[in-house]
Amino acid sequence: MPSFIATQCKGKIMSHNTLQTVMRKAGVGTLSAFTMVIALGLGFSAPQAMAQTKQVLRISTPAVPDDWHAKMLTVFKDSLEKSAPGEFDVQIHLNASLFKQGTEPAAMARGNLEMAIISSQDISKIVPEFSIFTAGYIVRDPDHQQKIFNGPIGEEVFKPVIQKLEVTPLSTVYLGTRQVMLRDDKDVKTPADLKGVKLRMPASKEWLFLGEALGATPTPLAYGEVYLALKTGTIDGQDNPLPSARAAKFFEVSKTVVMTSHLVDGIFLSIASKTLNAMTPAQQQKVRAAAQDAAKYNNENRIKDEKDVVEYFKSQGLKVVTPNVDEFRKVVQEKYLSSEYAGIWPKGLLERINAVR
Ligand code: KDO
Repeated sequence: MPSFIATQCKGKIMSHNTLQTVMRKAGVGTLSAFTMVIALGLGFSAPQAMAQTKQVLRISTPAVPDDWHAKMLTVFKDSLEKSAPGEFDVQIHLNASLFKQGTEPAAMARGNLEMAIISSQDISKIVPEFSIFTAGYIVRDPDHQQKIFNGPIGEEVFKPVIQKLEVTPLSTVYLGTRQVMLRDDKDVKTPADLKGVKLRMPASKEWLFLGEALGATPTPLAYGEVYLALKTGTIDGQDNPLPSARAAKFFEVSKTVVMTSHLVDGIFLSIASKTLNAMTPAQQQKVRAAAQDAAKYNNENRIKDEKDVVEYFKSQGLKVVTPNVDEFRKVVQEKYLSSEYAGIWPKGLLERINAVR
């Protein structure tokens, strides 16, 4: 294909229409072909020109390398390389080394980043009604989550995300069910037992509200700082899915796991809409398929991991407490329903979410 364009274009000054015809025959997107022609005009060889036309997809995430949503990015990269050999250059940036946690959607909208794994809390900053998915005890389990986001509700709630955030969610990734972990040995049965506990939450108002609803004193902190804060006692605990707590080694600096199961957490492998729209329809389809492959890999492995991680933590000397989950659910739900959040959720959406089976 590049040699086809090379023969057609090299040394010629072409009209826009002629150029488009050549590109169409070659099946190349406008931007890539344009870059290629410029490159050839400047005297680069065809392989050099081709290297320059690879669509770079930088993915930024705070995930640590051992976590499933970090590993799934390699699945994404490999899957895309298989379906579209040589067309994409996927670059994976873990540990928030490229963009700080929570700043990725704005970076994508501004054209500074191509891809990220974004949360419902990130989305809620711009699309407030999305906060329904940040509330405790709404999504029942991973299967419920996948059915919500891969069905008509997902289609509906992602529309304003694409319009207002200028970011397109490609697949729904099960991050796991969040539990509370404490650095001390403590018996927690109800939210009242978390009174005064400095519980680290990610830094956004939706997260802090969840910490408060659980009965704790929420303390905002970036993911990368949690380990040290637990170790030094700056915080008393944190909440995360247990596979993530294993991958980030939080268990090494914790003594108690409280199985509150308060948030069935979903994150979204997403792409800047501008980047997606600049691709050919075939490329878009391949990117979407690769994102589905990645989510499938993460979801299957994480669900398996959640089954045995409790035993692992016990073997590491942690105490695992089963609290009164019904009491937690009641207190947390009441807190949300009497808050400003419930007022902005679209009418009937909660009932529709509950009805998804
Ligand atoms: C966290 O900071 O606790 C959190 O679990 C929040 C998620 O939305 C997500 O950002 C996650 O961190 C990171 O991907 C690291 O696992």
